[in-house]
Amino acid sequence: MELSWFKKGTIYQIYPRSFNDSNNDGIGDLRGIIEKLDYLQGLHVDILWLSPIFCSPNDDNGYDISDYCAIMPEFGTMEDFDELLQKTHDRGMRLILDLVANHCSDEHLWFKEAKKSKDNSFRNYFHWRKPAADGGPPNNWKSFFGGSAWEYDSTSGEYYLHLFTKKQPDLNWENPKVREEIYDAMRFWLDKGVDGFRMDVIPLISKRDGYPDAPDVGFRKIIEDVYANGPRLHEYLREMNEKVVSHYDAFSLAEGVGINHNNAGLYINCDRKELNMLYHFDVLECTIVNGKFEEDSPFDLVNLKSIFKRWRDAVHEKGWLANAMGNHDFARMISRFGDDKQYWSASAKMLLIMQSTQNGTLNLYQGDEIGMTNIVLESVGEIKDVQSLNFYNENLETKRYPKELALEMINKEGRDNARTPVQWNDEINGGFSIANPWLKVNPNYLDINVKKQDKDPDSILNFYRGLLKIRKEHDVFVYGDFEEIEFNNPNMYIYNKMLGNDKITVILNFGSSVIYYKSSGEIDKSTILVNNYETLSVENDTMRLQPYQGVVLKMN
Ligand code: TEU
Ligand code: CA
Repeated sequence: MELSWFKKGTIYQIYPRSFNDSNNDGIGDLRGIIEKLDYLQGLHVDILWLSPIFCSPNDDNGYDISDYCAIMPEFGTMEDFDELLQKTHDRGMRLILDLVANHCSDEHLWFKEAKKSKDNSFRNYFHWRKPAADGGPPNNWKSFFGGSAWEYDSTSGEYYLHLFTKKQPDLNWENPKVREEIYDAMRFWLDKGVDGFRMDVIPLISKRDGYPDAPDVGFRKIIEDVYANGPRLHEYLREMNEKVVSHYDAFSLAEGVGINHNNAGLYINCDRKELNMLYHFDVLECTIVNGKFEEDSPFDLVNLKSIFKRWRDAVHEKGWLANAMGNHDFARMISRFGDDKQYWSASAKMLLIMQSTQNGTLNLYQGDEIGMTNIVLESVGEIKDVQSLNFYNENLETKRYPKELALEMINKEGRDNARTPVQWNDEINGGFSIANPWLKVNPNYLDINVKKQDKDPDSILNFYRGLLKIRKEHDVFVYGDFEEIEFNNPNMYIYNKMLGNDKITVILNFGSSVIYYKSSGEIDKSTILVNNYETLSVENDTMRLQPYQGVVLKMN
C-alpha cells in the first residue's frame, strides 16, 4: 500500500456561506475562513475542502457556476483567495476546491450563447433534444430535485437536460471542447497551488447513448443504472488524470453518487489512474431507502458494520476511500447516528472514535467538532435549500402529504440542517455575523459554541483535538488491518486493528444503555489510549460500558 499525504491527512469540509462572516453582510466569506485558520490548525485537520467559491447566481449555493475562474463577489476577491491559500500552506495544511464539472449555471456565458440559436458555436456544450411526439420532454428522466430533468426552450423549440435544477444545465462531455474548458479551469487553480479537487457528481458526466427511458425502479437504482456510470465515463476520467491531475502534487476526491462497492474499483484502483479516492453514499444514506423525503428505515448498527465491511473488502489494498458521516447535503451526523439530547457529548465523541479508526481518509464536516445539531424550521419561509423548497412546493400541488408533515420531513432530512451558520460563541447570531444571517442560526448556540468548548477540557471540541492528534501519531489507525469481533452484536461495535507490531482494540457502546462486555483478557495487556468517559470500569475482565462509551485500547 502506497503511503501518501492525502491518505493520512484529515479532510475538513467548509461550507463557506455558513462558516464565518468577516464583513457582516450575513454571508460567510473567504476572509472569514482566514480569520479561523489558527482554529483549524489547532484542531489538527490537514486538508481544507471548500464547497464552491466561484461566481454563481446561487440557485444551488454555488453548485451552479457562472464563471469557473472567478471568485463569487459575496465571498471576496481573488486576492483574498490567494492569501487564504498562502496562509493555509504556511500552516502546513492543504486546500482543495469543489469542481462542479457535470453542469454549470444557465447564467454561464456558454449557456447564454447556446440558447441563442441551434447553430450557435456553444450549442453543443449542452444536451439538446427535440420534444417527444406529444410535445412533452424527450424521455422520463426525473431531476434529483423534483420534476422532469428536461426544460423546454421556446427560442429553439428544443429541450435541454438538467439532472439538478433547471438553472443547472448538464454539460455535454462528448464535446472535446467542453472537456478542454474544464481541464483549463482545473489547471488555472492547480497552477495557483491548489492541492486537488472534490469532484461533484463526477459519476454522471457521461450520458447513456440515445437517452433511454429509466425503468420504473427506485430513484437510487435509476441513478446507478441510468444516470451514473455512463459508457465513456472512465475514458474521460483517465483523460482528466493524464492531461491534468497527474502533472501536479494534487489529488482527486470523487463524490460517489451512483457508485457501489462492486464498481468502485473502476474509479479508484491505483493501477487505473483515474481518481485517488471517493466517498460513497452507503453510510450517508443508510437510513434512506430510495431517496430523500421518501420512506426511511431506522438506524441499524449491524447494517452499518456490514456497509463498512463490504467497502473495506471491495477496495482492499488497491484503492482508497474517504470516510464521511455527514456533509452539506445531509442532516447533522449527531442527530442521525448519535443522540443530540441526553447523551449529546458522549455520542458525538463515540462517533468520532468510530470514524477515526475506520480505514480510509477521515472526512469531517464543519460544526461536527462541537456537536452541532439539526435545526427546526418553523415555516416554509425559513427554508433556504432548493431541494427542500422544490419538495415542499411540489407537495402543495400533489397534496401527497399534509403541509405540516412535509415541513416535518424537511426538518428531519433537509439539507439546511447542516448549513446553519457555525456557532462560534454565545453572542448575537452565535458570533457568525452581526447582520441577519442568510439562514437562521440554530438557537442552541447559547449552549453549543466554540468559545464555551474551547475552555472546557471535557468538551467535544477538545476531544476532537486530542483524538485527531493521536490519530496522526499512530499509523495503525489509518493503515491497520481490520479484524471484526462479535459482528452480529446489535449494540456494540468492536474491532482490532493491526499494523506491524502495533495493535489497537476499539470498543464502542452504540446506545443509551449500560452494557457489560467480557473481554478475552485484552485489558490487562493494554493501556487506554482513548476514552470518552473519565474512567472505564472493569471487574474480572468484564467492562461496564456507560451509554455511548467508546474506548481505544493499545496493546502493550
Ligand atoms: O450532490 C449530489 C447529490 O447526489 C445530491 O443531490 C444528494 O443526493 C442530495 O443532496 C442528497 O439529498 C452534489 C452536491 O453535493 C450538492 O450540494 C449539489 O446540490 C449537487 O451535487 C448538484 O451540484
Ligand atoms: Ca460576508
